[in-house]
Amino acid sequence: MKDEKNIKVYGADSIQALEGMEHVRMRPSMYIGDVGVRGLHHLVYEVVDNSIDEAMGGYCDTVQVWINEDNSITVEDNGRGIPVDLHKKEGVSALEVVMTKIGAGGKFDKDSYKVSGGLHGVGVSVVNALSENLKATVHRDGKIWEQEYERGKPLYPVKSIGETDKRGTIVTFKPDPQIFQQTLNYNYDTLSSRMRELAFLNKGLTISITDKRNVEDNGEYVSETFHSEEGLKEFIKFLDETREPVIKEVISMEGEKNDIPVEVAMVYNTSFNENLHSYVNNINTHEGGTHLTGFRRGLTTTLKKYADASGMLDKLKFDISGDDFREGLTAIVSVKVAEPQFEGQTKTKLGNREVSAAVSQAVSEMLENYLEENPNDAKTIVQKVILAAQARHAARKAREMVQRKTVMGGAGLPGKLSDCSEQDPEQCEVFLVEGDSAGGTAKQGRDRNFQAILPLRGKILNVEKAMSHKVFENEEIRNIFTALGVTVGTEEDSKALNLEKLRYHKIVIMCDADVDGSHIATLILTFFFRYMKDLIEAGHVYIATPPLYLLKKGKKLAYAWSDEERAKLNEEMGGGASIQRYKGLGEMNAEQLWDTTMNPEFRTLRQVTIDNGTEADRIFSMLMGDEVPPRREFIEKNAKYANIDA
Ligand code: 0RA
Repeated sequence: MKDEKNIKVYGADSIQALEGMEHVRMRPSMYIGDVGVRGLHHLVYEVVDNSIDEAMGGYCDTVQVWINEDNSITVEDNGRGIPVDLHKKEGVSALEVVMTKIGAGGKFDKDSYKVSGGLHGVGVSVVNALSENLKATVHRDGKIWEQEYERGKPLYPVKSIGETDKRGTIVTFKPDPQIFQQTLNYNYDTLSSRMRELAFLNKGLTISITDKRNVEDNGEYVSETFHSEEGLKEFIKFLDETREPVIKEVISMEGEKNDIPVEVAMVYNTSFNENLHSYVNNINTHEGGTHLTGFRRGLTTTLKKYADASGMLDKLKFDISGDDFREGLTAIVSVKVAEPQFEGQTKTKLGNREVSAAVSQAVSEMLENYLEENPNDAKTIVQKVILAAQARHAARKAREMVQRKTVMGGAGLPGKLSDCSEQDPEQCEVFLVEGDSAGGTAKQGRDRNFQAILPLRGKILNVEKAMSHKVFENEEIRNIFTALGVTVGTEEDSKALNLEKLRYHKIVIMCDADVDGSHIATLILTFFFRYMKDLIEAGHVYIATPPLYLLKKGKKLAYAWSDEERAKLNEEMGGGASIQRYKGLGEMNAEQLWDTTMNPEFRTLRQVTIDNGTEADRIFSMLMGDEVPPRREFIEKNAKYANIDA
């Protein structure tokens, strides 16, 4: 073997272990995706996954997570406890092997790892390698065992530190600042929504999360406990909290098909959106895959068969397409696959062929039963499908108009677009700017080589409340499609995007830094989320951050993005600076806008990401949908984070 690291004294296996751990530290992104915010949170999921495996094996029912004051994390379960006895092959405690050997995870007990999220995960040893320090405590067979590590290296052999009548595993780790240079700060909401999701996906399990950095008004730590007796059925109700169902019950099934555990739940609501979420081994498969294909097929064939037999389609002059069966549908598919193959750009597309038929059969059986037992709901669903087909025909006409213009290229670009001269999309940026006047300033201020400007008039259509033909007929929205050059719609999926022709790799939403501006930004984002999600997922969508204040003293100018910054800058300028509060982009001149918001050297762009697809969906439907009370509640809860207008 190559001996770059001069490790000659160890046995072959420990060399492997050491190399494994060092490799993780050298190439952390290969194991956890990235070393930014996402990777940091991934560490928690990795440890929690191990406890969930234990729960899925039936050995544990409670997982507790703490964010400690120092941003370290503790995860505790009441499972069997990681074994501590001597691992014959390695010559050390099994606990040490689990914690220090990459890929050692389920070596002992294949069965309990058969169908688990941890199977897909990289194992707790990766978390250990990337932690400044980690402590594993095991309660097992009446004793408490412990071992601590620094950057993955044991500080002492596993030792017994006392007696206990409990069982379980406790892991506390502190992410290594050498690795996570961007941030070490855990976001409570990010972790808590993942824990909620896990509770829905693993019914019967209790998961709690406590933030020891923050106390509530009553003096207790910020904390939530999640537990779901009905699993996906409750998940659907949670997702559709702000939508109005059109059928009596959530349709659901749980079972095994060809040895593949399948769970499905679905409901129809009055909205026009299709809202499908899919999971494999508790992991959200954003890009779908064979389980989703199976779901779609099962749904379409069963409903079509029923609709045909009902005679309701007899007078219909249109054909019915797959899409029509999914308008206003919220559904979750969750499967457990022993050896999942993940494909696609973000490795979140299930490739295993055999899963498709399993899910399709499961869905067909579930639906056949439901339709038979609930003839009124069945009729409602078929009527909804017919309406969707009619609307789709109207939409197709509108969409073809957009398409024709887009395909024509340059000649068909919207008149309001001020394009850039650069041709390479990777270098190009387009700013979507609220209002013609700010658009004008941006046009003067930009670098026309690579920056294009598309002004949008006032409030764009709220797509959350509009049928899709209205969306495609809307002029502002058509301008966005044509300017970006993307085409939309395939036979199988009317909202599938073709990104090959995307003309700009950075799409920047630039709105006023006030309440109206953020409303408009939210409307535009809602549109992107519902109609161009692929663009967000590919990392092309950004939000510009114009400053809130201009400070002037003599010849000195400074900009501030927050009240604190304003105070600090004023002090630095010796106090007494004149302060202008920007009410909108329109108050800035072209040079100021360039300096603060558009110049790549100085600006801050916030990249829009989807942390948690199901949560994002819920928030958009709540913010933009019909029901007022949940929206008010959300705004009140989050008001302290918002900048209230002066
Ligand atoms: C392998 C074997 C056994 C337990 C575990 C792994 C285990 C791992 C983790 C990680 C976090 N919590 C955990 N709980 C258990 C048990 C084998 C046996 O007792 O027979």
